[in-house]
Amino acid sequence: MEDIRSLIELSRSRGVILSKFDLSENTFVYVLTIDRPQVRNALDFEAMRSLRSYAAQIKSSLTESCLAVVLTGANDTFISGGDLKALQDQRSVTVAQEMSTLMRSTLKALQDLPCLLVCAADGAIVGGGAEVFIAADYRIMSAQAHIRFAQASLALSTGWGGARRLAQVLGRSKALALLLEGERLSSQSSLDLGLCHQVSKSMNALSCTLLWLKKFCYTPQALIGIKALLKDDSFNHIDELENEIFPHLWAHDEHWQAVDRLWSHRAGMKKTNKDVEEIQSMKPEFRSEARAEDGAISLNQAKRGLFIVLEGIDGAGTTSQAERLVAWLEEHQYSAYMTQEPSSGVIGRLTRQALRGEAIGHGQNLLPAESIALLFAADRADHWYNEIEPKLERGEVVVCDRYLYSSLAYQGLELPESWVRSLNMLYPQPDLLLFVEVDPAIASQRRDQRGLEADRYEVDELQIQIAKRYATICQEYEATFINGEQSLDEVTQACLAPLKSLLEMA
Ligand code: ATM
Repeated sequence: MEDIRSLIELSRSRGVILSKFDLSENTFVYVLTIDRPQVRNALDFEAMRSLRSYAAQIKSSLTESCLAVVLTGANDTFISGGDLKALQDQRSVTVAQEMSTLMRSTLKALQDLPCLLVCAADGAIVGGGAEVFIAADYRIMSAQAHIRFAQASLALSTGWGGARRLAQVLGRSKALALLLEGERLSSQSSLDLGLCHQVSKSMNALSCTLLWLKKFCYTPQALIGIKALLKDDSFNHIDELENEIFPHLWAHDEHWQAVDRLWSHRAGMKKTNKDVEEIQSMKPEFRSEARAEDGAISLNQAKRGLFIVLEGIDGAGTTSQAERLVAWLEEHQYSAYMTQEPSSGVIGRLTRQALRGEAIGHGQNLLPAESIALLFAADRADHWYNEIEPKLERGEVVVCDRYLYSSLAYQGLELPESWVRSLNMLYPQPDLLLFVEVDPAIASQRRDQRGLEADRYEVDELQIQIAKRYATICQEYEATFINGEQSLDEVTQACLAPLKSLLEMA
């Protein structure tokens, strides 16, 4: 969220504040805030005159670095029209003409600035406030804001140029209805009608506006050019203007810098989208190099240790083998670390509870498969960033009992596999993937001997399907297949063989 405390107040006069906000080193916006809390930001003559003189001041000091003037209201209100209390003794035609002329010329002066005029509204936008709002080139409302052309309910028409502008935005017929009926429109209805351009749901309208304007800090010329093209309501000269403005923008440095940014962004994106396939299809020793030169997958950039993963259906013995590998590594003076997924972190613990049916969803129902898949993926992020990667950076050998291939095998059974893959596409591939293969019937016997409570997936039928999926997935990811039906020692030796080669290479 843009910190509106970094607004620099330049001056204030009679309920109107002029501030400046730096969007970047070279660009800024002016912010005009109506601050008359006692009357919900209604405007009396003095406030109107202040607004007029600020508009003149901005015009005289304007440079190309100013991208916009933002008009907003303090106290969670935009502007609730003219200040009827202050104006109640001013009943003559002459006074009304003076007020109308003053506000028309103020709004015209602001609209005529080469920079964008933006209105950012929280709360009520009423009567004359709605006429101010509709005068802006771009209009942002917060979710709780609402707008009402309430003039007819006070036996008035618009007086600040609102009817014309409303008709230009909505068309004559809709404008007529809105002005006659004075309907109160929510921010969403305003958006649907085109009365506002954006509704901010998570921050106030000014923060949202400043954030939006930041987008243009590298392309101020384009913003000013586009405003100039569409400034004339009759569009009489739009083609001549385009003929003038477009070649100027084309030749400007700003355009070519934007082109450079686009190319470098595309290059980065390409790697992001293709990265998993490309990098996964590489041999392990090339993967770290590819990552190192690739800004997109930064996860594994700093990797120095080795990342070993064991996978297999439940009862394959991956946990025992992971422990044995770590023991062997430690015996041989390697700094080794054993870990597993679901991890021992907060999301990992919740995931295990969900698998056992202990973490229950709404209405006392079991969590759906999607939630489980997301829990595994969320746990993996925490596990990778906070546990695995720091160890690898310290040069340790991390042995992980289950990793993303479990998600592909288990969650891919219940859910579209492409979705599960996409959830896991950013996690780095290990240096060595060991798939401990056992017949599901043997694994089932081992599970029975273990006598532990079965989780969601420990059903023989499912394990058979998961075993098949594992075989395909592990082939795709060039795992080393280990015959898990041998004795414990034999399986360990089979796992150690590729690990030893890897250590030698490293
Ligand atoms: P362990 O049995 O390794 O503790 O793992 C718990 C379960 O989590 C295991 N279930 N069985 N049967 C496999 C399952 N699991 C997934 O379904 N997806 C995953 O991504 C991971 C890491 C584990």
